[in-house]
Amino acid sequence: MKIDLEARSQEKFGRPLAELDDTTICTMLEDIVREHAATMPLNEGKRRLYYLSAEFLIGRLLTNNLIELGVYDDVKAQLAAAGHDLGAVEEREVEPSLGNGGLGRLAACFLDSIATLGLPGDGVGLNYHYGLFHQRFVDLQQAAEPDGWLDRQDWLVKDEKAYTVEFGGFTVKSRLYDIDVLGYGRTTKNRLRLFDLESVDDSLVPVNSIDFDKGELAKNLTLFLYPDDSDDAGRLLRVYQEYFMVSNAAQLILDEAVERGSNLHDLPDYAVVQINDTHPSMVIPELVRLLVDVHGFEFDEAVSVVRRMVAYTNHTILAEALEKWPLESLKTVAPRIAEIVVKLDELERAENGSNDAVAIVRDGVVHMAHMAIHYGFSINGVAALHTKILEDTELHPFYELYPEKFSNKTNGITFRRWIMDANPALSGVLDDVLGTDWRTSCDLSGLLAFKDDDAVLARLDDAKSEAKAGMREFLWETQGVRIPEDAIIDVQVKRIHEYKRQQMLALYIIWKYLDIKNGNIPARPLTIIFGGKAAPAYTIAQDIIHLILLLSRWIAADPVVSPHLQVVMIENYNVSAAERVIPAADISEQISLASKEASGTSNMKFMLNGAVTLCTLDGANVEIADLVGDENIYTFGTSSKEVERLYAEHAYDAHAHYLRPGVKLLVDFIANPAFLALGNAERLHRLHDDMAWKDWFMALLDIEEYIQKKEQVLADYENRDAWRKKSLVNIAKAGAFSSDRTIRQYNEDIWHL
Ligand code: DL6
Repeated sequence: MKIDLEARSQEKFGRPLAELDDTTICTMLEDIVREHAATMPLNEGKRRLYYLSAEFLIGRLLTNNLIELGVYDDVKAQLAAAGHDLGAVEEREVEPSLGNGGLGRLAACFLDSIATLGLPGDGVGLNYHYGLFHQRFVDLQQAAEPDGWLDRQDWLVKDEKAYTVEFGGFTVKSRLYDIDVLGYGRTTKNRLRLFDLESVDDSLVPVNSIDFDKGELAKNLTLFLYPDDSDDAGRLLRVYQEYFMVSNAAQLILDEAVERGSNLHDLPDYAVVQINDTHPSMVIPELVRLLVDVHGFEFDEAVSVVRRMVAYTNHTILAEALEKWPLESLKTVAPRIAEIVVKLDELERAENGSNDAVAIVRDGVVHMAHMAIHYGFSINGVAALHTKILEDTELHPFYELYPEKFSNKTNGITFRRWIMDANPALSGVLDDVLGTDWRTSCDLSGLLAFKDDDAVLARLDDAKSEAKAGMREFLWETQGVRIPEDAIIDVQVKRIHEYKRQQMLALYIIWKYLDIKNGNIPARPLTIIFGGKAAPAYTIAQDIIHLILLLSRWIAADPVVSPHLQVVMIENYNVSAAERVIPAADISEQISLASKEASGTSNMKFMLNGAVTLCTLDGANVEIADLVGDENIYTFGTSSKEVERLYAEHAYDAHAHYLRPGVKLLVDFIANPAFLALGNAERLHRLHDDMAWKDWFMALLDIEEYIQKKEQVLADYENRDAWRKKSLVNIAKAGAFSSDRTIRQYNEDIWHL
């Protein structure tokens, strides 16, 4: 692809490139990429993958697409020659708001890898007009506002396909928008296909509020991702949304299969569906419905076809995150689907001897994951430990029924986005030291040969400094926060959830604050950075955000402590922020309660960017630890086996842990009088009492060991040579976590594209 920006500028605007502003240049570049992508043919193959997901956290696309097309450096140079900075232009792009956390970002990494490997596979989801929400901090608390990203986006292309979706009592029409998905160095493409409501009404959403009329179903289905489900109306809306998504997806799948020559009896030869978490699991009864009601199949044959084309990925062992819907809700939303689900349940009971533990419908409740396991041909976990827990404990009765369906597919991340785009300095060092093959092979192990090479270690160090400078500028411009140049950067960025234990890091901060007050001055400043959103209905998670913001303000105002300790909570943490913060990190905080984090993917991004991990042996941390070896990672905490035992035997006594003197001091600090006066007393009391009496995710169990380990990390950081080597080993071993590897495994074991 050849780009002449000067000519384009003259042709479009009648002005030289030098005179255009950054926003105009951004739009011009987006147009150029989009027009070029429109000419690229799709990846072809008889069997096509449909990756169904409620979330696709794709991030900004311009830089990534320029990299995929191999024109990034050229565009940068042309802009520089005209006095422009591509970095400033990139900042003009609005980030799409189509995802929440790791689940959605994984889907985005997968799309990149599927396209890069040249496999025929599209993502299918919904075109949320206001995304999850835009997070603001008001009075040291999270406020949720609509994230109206659609106004200024340039990637969606209207597709001519449109369907009708019938709900109980009313019918809606859909529209389809596509975003082209380019692969690295490829001349072919895939698409992200986003369904929208023809009758969607943005005016239902008030300015600055995410409270909208949940009853206006024919107008609101594509307004928000994960609308508040704390009441019946909210829960019902989610079922409507999910059915809208899968009905469109199923119609698209059948349509395209027929276009490509299927007679539908051979549908599994033409299509494979990956159900990403349970949200799209109603695609199973919907495919059956279409085959029976529209295409005249016998029920049994329809079921047998669907069973050979649907696979399910489990992303959580948290019982509350495994969706279960009242059968009555399904009857309201889509009566025919409820009927089919009941038939699927009966069929399963007939096949497996009516075991309630694995039933699809039990006590009037539909277990979505159970349906996906019985009627899918594959179920996978997302890290080795997670899959083992599914097999041995959480889904054990299913494993006994279908051991052959279970497999592990450890998550991965795309190196194009997470080094080439996010960390050009490191990317450049890798090019110089290893040559450019790593960009496609993702094999960085050659770096190990330079573990004792001062020049290479110094270059990696320079790359880290450059990333830190970029992050400092970003945090100053977007958050108004100044970070000391020599600070150790310690980061925990992820959805705010008790099991991820941001509250445990908050307790460490309290400990460190008191320690500095006691005169123990650290060797250099420590900046602890948080980022993440809390579900608006998740009260304790909101309380944790409040505590972090309060600590941040409290410490910043303390003249004794603030030169040595700083707490930053990034407002509206998103992919663009992640791209600035992760490359700059020294310490990667992965401190979930062992057994609770299915995999984690930020752990992989940090490692790839040279941070050293401080972690529990949970999710993919276990695999990182195995790869890098004990001397290059810091692990602590109660083992997943012991945690499972404590839960099973109801043996965790939070209050006993709270009463330990060192621990009580830290927890009580949350509700100290000065905090209560400065912050929100209700939130602080609630959080304090929750930790002192309940502490469901056992932060108090591990806090002392965590503090000790973290102090060791900080001390070890001062041995700069040893630390640089640790960092190098982490980068060198990160190849195992390329999403290209993960996608190859999905393809070889499950999709067979
Ligand atoms: O598999 C992607 C991602 C994992 O890395 C995280 O460990 C896991 O929490 C997340 N799962 C979800 C689903 N629900 N919950 N909780 O977001 O998936």
